[in-house]
Amino acid sequence: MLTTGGYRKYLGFFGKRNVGKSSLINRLVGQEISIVSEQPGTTTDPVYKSLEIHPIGPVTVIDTPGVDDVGDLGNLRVERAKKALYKIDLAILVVDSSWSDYEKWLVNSFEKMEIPFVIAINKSDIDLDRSDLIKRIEKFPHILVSAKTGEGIEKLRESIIKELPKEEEIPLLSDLIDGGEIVLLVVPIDLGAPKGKLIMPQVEAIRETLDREAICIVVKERELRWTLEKLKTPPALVVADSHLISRIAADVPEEIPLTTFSILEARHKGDLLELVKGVKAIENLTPESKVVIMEACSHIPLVEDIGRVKIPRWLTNHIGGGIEFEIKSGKEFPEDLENVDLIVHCGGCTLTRAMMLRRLREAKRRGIPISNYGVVISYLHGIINRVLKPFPEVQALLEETYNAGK
Ligand SMILES: Nc1nc2c(ncn2[C@@H]2O[C@H](COP(=O)(O)OP(=O)(O)OP(=O)(O)O)[C@@H](O)[C@H]2O)c(=O)[nH]1
Ligand SMILES: [Mg+2]
Repeated sequence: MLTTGGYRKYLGFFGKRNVGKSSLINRLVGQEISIVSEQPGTTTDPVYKSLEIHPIGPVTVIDTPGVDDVGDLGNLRVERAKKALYKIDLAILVVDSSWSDYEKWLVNSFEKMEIPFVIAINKSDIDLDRSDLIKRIEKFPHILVSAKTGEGIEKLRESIIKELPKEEEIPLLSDLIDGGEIVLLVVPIDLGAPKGKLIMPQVEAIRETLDREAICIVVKERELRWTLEKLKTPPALVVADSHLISRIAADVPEEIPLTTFSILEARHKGDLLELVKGVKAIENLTPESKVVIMEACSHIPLVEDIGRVKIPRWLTNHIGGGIEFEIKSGKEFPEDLENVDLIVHCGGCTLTRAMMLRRLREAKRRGIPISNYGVVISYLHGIINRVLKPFPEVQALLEETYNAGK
C-alpha cells in the first residue's frame, strides 16, 4: 500500500464555480464538511478542515471559493484562493467539461510554485462532450470522477497519494562520520545555557554519534585547543555553537571538518541549500530594506537576544544602517509579508521538519529569500565557506545555482 509518512498534508481544491469542489471533498472524506448547492458561488471563504483520510493520514483540506473566469482575477475570491496556494502540498483542480483561462492560470501557478496537482474531471455521471478538455490536459495526471455516484473516487485517492511529495529523513550528523571516528562537540556553558541540562541539538548529536558506534567528546570552548592537542587521531568532525564560531575556527586546524549545530539543524529540520541561498540576499539589502525576524515560539526575549538584538545589530553594521526590522513570532506563518526583502528564521527547535519545510515553501512561493539565525551568523562572521565544507553537495549545488543565474 502507498503511504505518505506521518506528517499532516494540506490539500487544496480549486476550480470554477459550481464544478463540484465541495461535493467532491465531502465524498472523498465521507463527511459533509462543506456546503453544496446548485447556486454558483456557494463557498465564499476558504474552508479549512483537519481530518484523517485513509490511508493518507492526517490531512487539512482547503475548499476554495470558485472563480468564473480570468476576468475575476484580482478580486477578493481569487485573492483568497491564491493564499491557499502558499500553504498546500498538493492541489486538486476540479473541472467539468471546459478549460478556460482560469484553469490555465491555475496550472501555470501550480507549475511556477512547484505544487504537484491532480485534475479531477467531475460529473462523469452526466453525458458531456469532454474531448476538447481531455486533449488539453492529457499530459497532466487526471481522473474522471463523479461526486454524485462515487465513480472514480478511489482512483482519485490513489492519485493523490501518488502525487503527494514524500517525506525524506535527514540525520543530524550520522551520515558525516564513520563508526570508530571521533566527533568533538564544543558546548558553551554560559548564561544562555539551561541550568543542569544540555540543549536538544547537543543531546541529539551525542545520541547519533553513539548510534553510529563512533566516539563523542564533549568539551567547553576553553578546553578545545587542549583537547585537540591531546588527541592522537584528529576528530572527523567538530561541531560548535554559531555565536562562538569565529573564536573556535581559530582553534581548529583548517584540515579538520568544522560546522555548527545550527547548520546541522538547518539540514536535519529544513533545507540547508535554500537557507544558504537565502543568505546571499544580504548583499542586496540597502538602508531602505525590510528584514523580518521570524521566531517559531514566543519565548521571553533575553537581554542580548540573538534574534531581536544581535542579528539586527550585525546586519545593520554589515549594511550600514537604516534597515527596518520586524519581529514575527508564533506557530502560524504570517500572511502580511509585503515588501519584505529577507526573512531570518530561528532554528525552529519547537518545529517538526514538515513544519519547517512548509515555512520555507511559503517564503519561496512568495519569492522572499529566507535564511536562519545560524547560517546568517556564520555568513556575517565570514566563516560560511568553512562551516559548509562538510557538505560538498550543498556547495556544489550552490555554485551551480549561481552559475545558472549569471
Ligand atoms: N450530476 C452531478 N452533479 C454534481 C456532481 N458534483 C456536484 N454536483 C452538483 O453541482 C452543484 C454544485 O456543487 P458544489 O459542490 O456546490 O460546487 P462548488 O464547486 O463547490 O461550487 P462553488 O462553491 O459555488 O464554487 C450542486 O448542485 C451539486 O449537487 C456530480 O458529480 N454529478
Ligand atoms: Mg463550494
